[in-house]
Amino acid sequence: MAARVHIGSHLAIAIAPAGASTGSHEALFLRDGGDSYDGKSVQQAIERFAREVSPSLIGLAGNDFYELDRALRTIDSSATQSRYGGHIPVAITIAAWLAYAKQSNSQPFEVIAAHLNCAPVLPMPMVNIFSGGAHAASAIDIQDILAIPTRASSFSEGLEWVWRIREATKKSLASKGFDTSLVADEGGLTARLGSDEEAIVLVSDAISEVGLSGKAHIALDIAANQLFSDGKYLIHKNGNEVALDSEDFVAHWSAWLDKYPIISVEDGAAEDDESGWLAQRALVARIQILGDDRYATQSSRLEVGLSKSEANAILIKPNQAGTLFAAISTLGLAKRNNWNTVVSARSGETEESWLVDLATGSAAGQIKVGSTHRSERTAKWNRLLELTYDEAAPFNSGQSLRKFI
Ligand code: 2PG
Ligand code: MG
Repeated sequence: MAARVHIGSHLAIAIAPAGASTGSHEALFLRDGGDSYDGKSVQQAIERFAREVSPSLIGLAGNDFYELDRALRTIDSSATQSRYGGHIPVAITIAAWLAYAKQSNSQPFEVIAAHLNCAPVLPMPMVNIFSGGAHAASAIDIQDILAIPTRASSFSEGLEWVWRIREATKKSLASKGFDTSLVADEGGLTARLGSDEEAIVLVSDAISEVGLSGKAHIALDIAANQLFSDGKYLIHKNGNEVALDSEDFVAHWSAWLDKYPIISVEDGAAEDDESGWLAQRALVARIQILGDDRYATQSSRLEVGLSKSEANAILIKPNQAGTLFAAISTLGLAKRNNWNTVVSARSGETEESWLVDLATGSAAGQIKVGSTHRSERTAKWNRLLELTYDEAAPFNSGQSLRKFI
C-alpha cells in the first residue's frame, strides 16, 4: 500500500510496512478479506478512504505536514485507526514529509531535526543474527537474537563487526549440519535448535570467536505475546513443552543474563501481562528493558509505562502509531523522560529508507532493521552509509547503552 503526495511540483511516494508479530494495540493494517490475495488485499480500504477522506485533504497547506497529520487523526481518532486502517495515514504522512523535504531542498532527516529542535545523530544498529518465533516458523521460541556493536567508533565499523558475527554464527551452524542457505523474515539465520539457549550460545560464541568480546553485545526480542496463552507462557525447556506463569517466565530468561553478554531485552512479557511487566522492574537498572507491543508507539500507553517505571526504553514503529506525527510525539515523550528509543522496521518491510532519516533526525540513538541480508534491510544500511560518508551527523557510539555494559 503506497501513497503519493504532491506539494506543488514536488512528488514523493511512501509505502506502508507491515508486521508478522503485531500487537493488539497498534494501528490496524485493514485487509479486505474475500478471495483477492487470499483476503490480504487492501483495495477496499483504499477505495473507502479515497471516496470519504481524500477530497478533504486536497489543498491542505503542503508545507505543514503536521497539519495534515492532525487532520488525519481527527478523521479517525481511534488508537488502532480502525475505520480506515493505519497503513493509509502512515503512508500519506510519510510521503508528505518526504515531499516537503524536496520542496524545502532539505534532506528528510533535517526536516525531522528542525521540527524536534535537536541535533541529528546516526543511530547505533541492533542487528538480527538469528530468528525464531513468528519470523522463522517457530524454529526456536524467541523471535530475534540480535547483536549490537556497542564499542564501534563509527557506523561503518559497527556494520562490519555485526556482519562478521553473523558469518561466524553461520559457519558454526553449518558445522553442526544445518542448512544455512535460507534466511528468515528479517534476513537472520535460523535452524530448529533444541532450545533458545542453544541459539544464544551460538551468537555469544561467535562474538568471542571474531574477537569482539566486550565490544559487541546481545539483544533479544522475546516477542512474548506470541508465547502467551490463557495466562501462561508456553515454551520449550529441556526438550519438553512447559507452561510458565509470568514470574517464572521472566526468571527463565533472566537466568541468561548471568551467562551471556545480553544488554537489551524486548517484550520480555506479553503486552497486557501486568505481572510480567512488574517482574521486569528489578532489571531496569541492569539492562535495557524495551517495550514494543506493550506500548505500540502510542503516547497514552507509554505514559502508563513511565508511571510504573517498568521499563527504560521504547521501540518506535511509525505504522504502530498510524501517523508520523504520533510516532514522533511518542518518541519525544520517551526522550524527555530519559528512556532510550529504538526506531524499528517491520518484518513485512519495504525497500524504502526513510526510517533511517527518522532515526537520525530525531537522534533516537538506536535503530533495528533486521539483518545484514535481504535488500529491504540493506536499503537502510546503505542509507546510513551514505549519511556517514556525507558526514551528515556524528555516530551515537552507544552512549545510551554504556551503563548496561
Ligand atoms: C518486532 C518487529 C521487528 P514485526 O517485533 O520488533 O523485528 O517484528 O514487524 O513482525 O512485529
Ligand atoms: Mg518486537
